[in-house]
Amino acid sequence: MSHKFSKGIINKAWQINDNEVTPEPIFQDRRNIIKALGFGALGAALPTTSHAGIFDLFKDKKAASQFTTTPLSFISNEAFTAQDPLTPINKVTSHNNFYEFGTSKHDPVDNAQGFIVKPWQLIIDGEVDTPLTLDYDDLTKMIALEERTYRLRCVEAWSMVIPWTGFTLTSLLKKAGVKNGATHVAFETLYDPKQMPGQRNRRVGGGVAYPYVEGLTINEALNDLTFLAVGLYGKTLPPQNGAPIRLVVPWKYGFKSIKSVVRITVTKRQPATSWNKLAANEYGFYANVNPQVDHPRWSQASERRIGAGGLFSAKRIPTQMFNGYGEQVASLYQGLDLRKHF
Ligand SMILES: Nc1nc2c(c(=O)[nH]1)N[C@H]1C(S)=C(S)[C@@H](COP(=O)(O)O)O[C@H]1N2
Ligand SMILES: [Mo]
Repeated sequence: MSHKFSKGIINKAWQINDNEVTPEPIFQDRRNIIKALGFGALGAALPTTSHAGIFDLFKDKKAASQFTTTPLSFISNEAFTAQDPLTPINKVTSHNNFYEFGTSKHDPVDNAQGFIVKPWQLIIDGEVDTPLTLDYDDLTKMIALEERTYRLRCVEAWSMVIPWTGFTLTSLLKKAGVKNGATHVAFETLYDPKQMPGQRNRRVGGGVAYPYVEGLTINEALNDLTFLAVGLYGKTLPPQNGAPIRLVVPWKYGFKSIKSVVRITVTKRQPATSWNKLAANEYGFYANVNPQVDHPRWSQASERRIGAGGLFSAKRIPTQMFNGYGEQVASLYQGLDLRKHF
């Protein structure tokens, strides 16, 4: 007996009104660029609010340009596109948390440019009908790619708005088949101390016990918002953002969105998670964005939305319950004390 997958209900688009972020200017000429690259038919099918994602977006970012990212073909999913102004790509790719490459915000872009993503192997195993092993090409070719723009809210009270390219976790789990009785899904990042300085040295890696691991309940994993990103701004992920594939769970604090994933295991028990292991009183398993439950050391009531000017010029905006995705996910937590299960 296997889990019955839902039909994939298209939810209403959500919207919040903040306009403090500088919009990405490069989209002005998207039609011409789509035509020039021979994406005519796809371009015509894209709604006007979509991002063509086929630009050279790293031109002002010296370090990032060392890693080759390639354009992806995708359909823009407007039903899953936040209306917030996008965070400029140079901020998305240079202000990162990826402790395997160091704990400063600029460490990942500085230290990850030689990261080898090809070959890559992603294993899907555990309580599934058919375990799968995906290689690098499968990641972008096995499931039709779509683009969604999500808010990303870090537990450190800063946030970004990022156009991701990828597919839903549920579409991947559907290929493997989820056995009845499965309760959780566990995720694991690559363990490769040769490539990751933070895994060689405890101080560089911020004290995290590697490999970095994360987890979701089965219903969170099967929610239509839960996304596996293989690209951002229309091109394959740069290493600092979790190449070649990373999780994106937009209603949870950013640390749930585990990068450079090598294993997805469907299980019958709640898996251990890296930040919870490090400081259980500060980081819970659920980690739902919640302005009413403060971090022990700082308020979660508001956040700095990173725009063109960077973190310290970023405007403080109120944090929304479930990061504004309550309509899609609040029902998952009915009857659960979110103060206790933070
Ligand atoms: N493997 C791994 N995944 C990780 C992290 C990390 O240190 N290692 N940091 C997390 C945190 S705290 C955040 S906020 C997001 C940041 O994603 P971004 O750098 O693409 O914005 O990645 C998450 N995924
Ligand atoms: Mo974070």
